[in-house]
Amino acid sequence: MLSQSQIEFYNEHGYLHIPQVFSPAEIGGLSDELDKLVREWSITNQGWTGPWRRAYMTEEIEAKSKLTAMHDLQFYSAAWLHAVTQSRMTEAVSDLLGPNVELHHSTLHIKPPSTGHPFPMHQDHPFYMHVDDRYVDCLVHLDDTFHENGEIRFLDGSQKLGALLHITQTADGPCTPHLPTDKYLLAETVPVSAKRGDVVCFNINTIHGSYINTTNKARRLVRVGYKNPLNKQYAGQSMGRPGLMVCGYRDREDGQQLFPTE
Ligand SMILES: O=C(O)CCC(=O)C(=O)O
Repeated sequence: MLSQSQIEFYNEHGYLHIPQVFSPAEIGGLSDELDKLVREWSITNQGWTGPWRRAYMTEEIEAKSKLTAMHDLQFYSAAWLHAVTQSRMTEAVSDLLGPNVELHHSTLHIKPPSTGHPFPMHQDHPFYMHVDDRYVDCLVHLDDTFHENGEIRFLDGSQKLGALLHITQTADGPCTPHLPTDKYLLAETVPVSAKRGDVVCFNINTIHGSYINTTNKARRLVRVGYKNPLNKQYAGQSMGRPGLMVCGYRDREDGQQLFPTE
């Protein structure tokens, strides 16, 4: 699915934009199904917490800024199950990770119109910690993205820094993991605008973030995480649950037990 130069680009820069992974008909079907999931299952709240909010937003905007989210769409929708397990996206991920690929999670992020939530600079590692970086996150684009609605942005080559320590605590208690706002700047990142049906993938250690959605339309992305099944998780989201094999085979390690059935 991917060319050698696309694979080299991913390895060098830590991200890759893959156009039209989903055809207009496929993304249209997924978009309709997503709208139903949003109406019936998603949660809208203030979104990610922490002192970064006041570095990214004025007091007035911060009070209004919201995020709509839900996890693991494949548990609720067969169309999304199909998309995350048997699509050109899984073929592309296999080109990056090797023949054996396990689905780890999917997460919907919608930036609502006008003040939809920016994302502070962060790696995804602190959200679902794995022992190495054989882990690819894919952003399925349900809408075209551009500066005004907060396209995804990457710190070029930052996956090479490995997993970094993030801010997870404030004087008031725990907050969502993020990097110091004075040291890691959105202004220094590469914007990756994409079209509906495109996938933008990145390494679990690539630093990324995005600006607020200032348009009058929602910006919808679904992040799907895939890993080499031998890359063990030790903390965070979806810890301890087995994932579906979407390509290849789960090689057995010495002494590895079967998954529990209770
Ligand atoms: O939706 C975005 O703009 C960024 C989302 C993000 O940072 C993430 O999914 O890790």
